[in-house]
Amino acid sequence: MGPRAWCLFVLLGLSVWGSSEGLRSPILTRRRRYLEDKGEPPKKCSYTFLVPEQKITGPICTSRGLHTDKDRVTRLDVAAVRDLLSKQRREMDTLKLVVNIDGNMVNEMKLLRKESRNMNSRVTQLYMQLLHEIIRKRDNSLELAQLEGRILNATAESLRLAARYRDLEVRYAALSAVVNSQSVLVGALEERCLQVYGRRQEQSPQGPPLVQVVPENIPVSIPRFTNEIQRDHGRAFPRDRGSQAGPAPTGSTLELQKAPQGNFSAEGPFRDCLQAQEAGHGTSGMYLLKPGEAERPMQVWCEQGLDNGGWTVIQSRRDGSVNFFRNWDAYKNGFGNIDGEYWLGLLGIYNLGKQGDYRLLVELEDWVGKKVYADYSSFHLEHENEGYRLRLGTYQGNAGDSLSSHNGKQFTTLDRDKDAFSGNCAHFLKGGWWYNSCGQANLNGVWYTGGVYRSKFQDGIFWADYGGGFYSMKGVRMMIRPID
Ligand SMILES: [Ca+2]
Repeated sequence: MGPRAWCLFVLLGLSVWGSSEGLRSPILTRRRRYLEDKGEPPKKCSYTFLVPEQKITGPICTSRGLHTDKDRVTRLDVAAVRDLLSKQRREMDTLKLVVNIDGNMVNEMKLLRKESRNMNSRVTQLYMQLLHEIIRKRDNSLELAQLEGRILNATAESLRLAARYRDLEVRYAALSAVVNSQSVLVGALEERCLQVYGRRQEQSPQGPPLVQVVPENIPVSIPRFTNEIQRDHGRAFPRDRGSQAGPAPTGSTLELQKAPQGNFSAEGPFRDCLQAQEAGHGTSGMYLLKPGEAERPMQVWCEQGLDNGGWTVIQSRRDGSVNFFRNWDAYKNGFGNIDGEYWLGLLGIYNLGKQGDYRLLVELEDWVGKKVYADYSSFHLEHENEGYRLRLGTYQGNAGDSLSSHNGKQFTTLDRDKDAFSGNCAHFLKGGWWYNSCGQANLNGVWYTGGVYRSKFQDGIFWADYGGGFYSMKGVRMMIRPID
């Protein structure tokens, strides 16, 4: 209960008390005045006490002898008192109503205070938000300033680039002028080249037709396109394909070769490797042979371990260490290293064949180490006057028959064209062989690494029925033996 409520309560008490005083005194006053008006002396009879706010239910206490008549309470007095009481009750009700209204006002005040507190907190919150917004805007303004700085830098850079671009444009224009003048010159030169080239084309034939054989047994190897050629091509290897002047026979002819230690038999000479084998030399190696019509002995490699042995190796390729692009004399007399790559020589092969009936075995090795064979039932060469014409028997084996198409052909080198082609097959296939036009085999061609090779002409060591014209063998051996 607030101080205001207490005040109201006290006021109410005083009012009640005052009313009771006022209640008693006007009654007595009026009674005394009534008796005085009648001229009667006041009688001392009795007093009647009325307790306000209390209904008179019992008998009214009277006292005789002590009070006068004018102090006696009449019914009118009671009614007057009752009216007064009811009036006071109404006033009290009014006061209560006022108090209630005031209480409502207090509650409203409390609510207003609470609302005010809420409003305060809300205002504080808004203030904080405003502060935050201000700070953020300040930061934004800083960022904006930085951005403006960057834009300025970028603008300056773009201006510099534009200046450089203009400079480059000027240079480009100058270069374009130079290129245009050069183009005119190049055009004139091209025209002259075409005129010269056209005349050459009319004079020189086209290259030979390519081998079109697509063999069933393609060597299993990873195709490697390489143009790596024989390692010693720098030695006596004509740089110009169209050169008519072939290299002279080198000093590595068979007569001049020193015999290495080990696989060399000092005995002999034998007529062929079969005779050496029959003489007790069962190991493969270098032997000295002297065929019947030969003027001088010659070194040769005897293969005694393959197919009962007795094989005289007349050609060997294995590592590209020897250049096979040679002239007639070299192919006639032979070249290379007996324990490596070599060509025995047309003369020596002819002399061997003159001794009797020989068969030919061609051994081919591809780049995954697989070996295949082509066996011809007979083999010999005709005299040099016939260009060492090739004479072959029937084929058997697993390499395919790529040599029979060369049967009956003379031997062609870069300086002696005996082939059936309009040009010189030795020029295009870079070897010496019994070329036809130009043929299905080129075992004296260029030793390419990896098998499949790229070249304008099919100049690798190919055997058309095994790998086609653009697969160069890793190893080749041609060997002969007397027919059993
Ligand atoms: Ca020709």
